[in-house]
Amino acid sequence: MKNNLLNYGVTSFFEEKEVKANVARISFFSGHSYRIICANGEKEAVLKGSFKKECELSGSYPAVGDWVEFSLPQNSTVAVINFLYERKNKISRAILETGMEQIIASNIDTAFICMSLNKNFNLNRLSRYLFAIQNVNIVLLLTKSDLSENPEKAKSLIQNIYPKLEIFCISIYDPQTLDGIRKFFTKGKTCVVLGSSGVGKSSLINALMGEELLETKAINKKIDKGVHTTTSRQIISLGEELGVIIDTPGIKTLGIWDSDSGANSFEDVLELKENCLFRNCTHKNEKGCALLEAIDAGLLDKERYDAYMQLIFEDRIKLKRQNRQAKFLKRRAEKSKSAKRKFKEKRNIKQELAEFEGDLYE
Ligand SMILES: Nc1nc2c(ncn2[C@@H]2O[C@H](COP(=O)(O)OP(=O)(O)O)[C@@H](O)[C@H]2O)c(=O)[nH]1
Ligand SMILES: [Mg+2]
Ligand SMILES: [Zn+2]
Repeated sequence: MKNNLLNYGVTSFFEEKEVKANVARISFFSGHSYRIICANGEKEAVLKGSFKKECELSGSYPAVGDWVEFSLPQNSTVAVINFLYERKNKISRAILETGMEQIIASNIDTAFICMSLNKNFNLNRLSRYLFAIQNVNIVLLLTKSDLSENPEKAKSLIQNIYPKLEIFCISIYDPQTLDGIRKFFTKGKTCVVLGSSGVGKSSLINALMGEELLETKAINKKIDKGVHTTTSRQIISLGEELGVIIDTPGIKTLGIWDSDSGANSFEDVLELKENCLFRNCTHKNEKGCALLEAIDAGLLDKERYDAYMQLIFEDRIKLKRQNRQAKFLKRRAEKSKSAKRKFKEKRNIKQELAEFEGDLYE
């Protein structure tokens, strides 16, 4: 039988190394349930107890796109995940309440940031995505171009602020507009679509597949009429020659997680600020601030500067969040310790009781 993983990017991750029979890729995660793709198909999966403990302590669980090892207990259809391969990269967000990291997808080659041209477009949100995503090729898709009077104008405005960003205007109603992005879908590669709910991510995947595989808002209405949709899989194989694409549910805010983000989208600003007169320059009003001077000299776009300043501001919030996460993990570890202690105490009491009873019978 042909190895099913060839359709799911296995060659790009493991290169020449031999792929073991118990290797799988996580295709779905929700709450506590996983699904994995393995050599002969898709399976439900859970985390092995000891492995789960490790994840709990580190605060990092397997995520869609991860490569793992699993075992299949006899007479069971549910696989047990027991090992996580080191990720090539990951796209994360910070969960606001706990400050914990949530991995949206991992082992990605190209991330498509989707923003629709009707009312979803927001420069600040774009900057945040660009800032937060590292080690991944980023492409901006301006979706629903059929609804815009002048999609090319929007594109050129953004291009001025992010000269190196690849941007495409697309519409599922105009298949030719999809031709430009087909080059990203190649053997062994993994793409992911990111963006707010309703911008057309699932519709795009359906259009690329040429079939209504994923549930979209418009199709929702038709479900009552019995249209079949797949919702439990977020990794979709486009075929062995075209790699895979990961669909994601809408993300409202992409709380910035990584500490040294930004290198992707603001190299020039980072380089410029090395020339600020003061080491601790806030780039707001200091004399000798290289950024402000560059704006005056027309070397740095004011919008680009604003986008960068907004991100520095959010970076501070992020630090606070990470501190909160550290505290959260510490508290939980302490709790688990005290639970263990209680358990031990209970066992000791039981033992003492047993010994005492033993004494009685001697
Ligand atoms: N006019 C127009 N509507 C689109 C396009 N792509 C998607 N839509 C519509 O936008 C809505 C949301 O699409 P969906 O794929 O579910 O968005 P998702 O939440 O990002 O996955 C649906 O009603 C789609 O029919 C497009 O290119 N043009
Ligand atoms: Mg969707
Ligand atoms: Zn400065």
